[in-house]
Amino acid sequence: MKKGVIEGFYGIPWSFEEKMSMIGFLSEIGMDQYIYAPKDDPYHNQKWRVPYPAEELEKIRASADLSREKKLEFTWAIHPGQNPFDFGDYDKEISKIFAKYRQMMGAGVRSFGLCLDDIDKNIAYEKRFDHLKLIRDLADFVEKETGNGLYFVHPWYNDAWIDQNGYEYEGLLKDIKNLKVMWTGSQVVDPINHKSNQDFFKRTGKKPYIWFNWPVNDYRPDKIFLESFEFYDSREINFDGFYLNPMNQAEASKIAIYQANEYLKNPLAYRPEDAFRKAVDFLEPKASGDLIKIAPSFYGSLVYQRTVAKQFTEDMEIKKAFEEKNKEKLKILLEDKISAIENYRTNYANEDLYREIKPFIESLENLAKAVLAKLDGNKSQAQKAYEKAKNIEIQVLGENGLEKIRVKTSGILEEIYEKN
Ligand code: 14T
Repeated sequence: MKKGVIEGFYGIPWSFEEKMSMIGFLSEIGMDQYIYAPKDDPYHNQKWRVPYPAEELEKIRASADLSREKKLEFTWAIHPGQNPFDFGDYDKEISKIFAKYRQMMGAGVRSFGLCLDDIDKNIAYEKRFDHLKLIRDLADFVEKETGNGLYFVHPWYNDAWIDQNGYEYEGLLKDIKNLKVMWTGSQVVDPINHKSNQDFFKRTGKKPYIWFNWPVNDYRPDKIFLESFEFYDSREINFDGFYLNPMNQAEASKIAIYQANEYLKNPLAYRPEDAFRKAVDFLEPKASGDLIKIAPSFYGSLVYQRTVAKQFTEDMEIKKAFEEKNKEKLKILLEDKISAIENYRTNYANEDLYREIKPFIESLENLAKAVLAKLDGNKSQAQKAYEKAKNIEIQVLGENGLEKIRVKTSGILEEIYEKN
């Protein structure tokens, strides 16, 4: 089974340094693939027909070189769907993709993908035989040039979206031997779903390559997810590939990636609490205890929400103390949270991680202080801290370019603040 990361989210793509660091990390923990598919790299998506300019090409070359050195498969994917491929001009259009793949081969890339996700399904169905030809031609091209199969995402990439039309389209892919079909599960954002993968196998005769939409936060860019990985309903691996789609925050995503890898290495022996501790120790050895205390305030991904049986939930101890109306305990836990933040801030070693989570923990610290002040009946102080917590911004890529949004942290602390 292949495993790694798919840089496949919307929003600001990872910087070159972040990509290189991720490749090193994946290899260090024993993962073996990096799929390059950032939605907002214009040369992957809107400008798929246009070759990379020299400067960008050199970055791809360096990523492919490092991947090779680190024994990672580096897969470059194209998304000719949002600025749609014109099937009326097939030869000219496909030659643009060939040229792009060739440019990538010139930079040392040996593995390729074709993403047709998030496009109009009615048009895709109408043009299904054209799509089929395109997929075959690209898969054959890639096989001839590299010996590898083509990674492919079709427009109905999960159970919630696939209908009769989608099944028919998917059925057309059955006989294509050199195709590796990706799948997200029973929904776009979903825990690992054993039955969904099994059904996929029954339909297509192939095991899926899982595009795992966790810890991706492009649909909630005001939050980060530092969750404990326990998002599976079976410990049997019935897929041929597993790729996490991470957050815009590359370093913070490594906590999730590390844990999922622990699970994939040995699902039967996997214990979420151990994996989480190991992940944090690995990434932030100087302040791991503090970070472990801070993390439960950063829960809330859709994968987390959709996991039915789970042991770890958002600020669960705080929630319990609140529900039990144990005010003393609640205060101790809040003070503990605040000192963990203070200690982390003085002791951290991982600069990148600190930079990424700084606005979030700053907001959290103020929120915790606001709740504490309120519990002490100190209304105006509470309000002041709350205002501070609410006014911390980060930069994201919005519909009209870069914009600032306010960060969000613990929903439990918000609730306690409001109900007091
Ligand atoms: F290709 C896929 F498997 C996939 O998941 N595509 C996108 C992905 O790039 C994105 O990061 C992810 C999480 O937001 O979800 C998919 O994008 C969507 C999902 C939707 F439900 C875009 C629009 C949607 F309505």
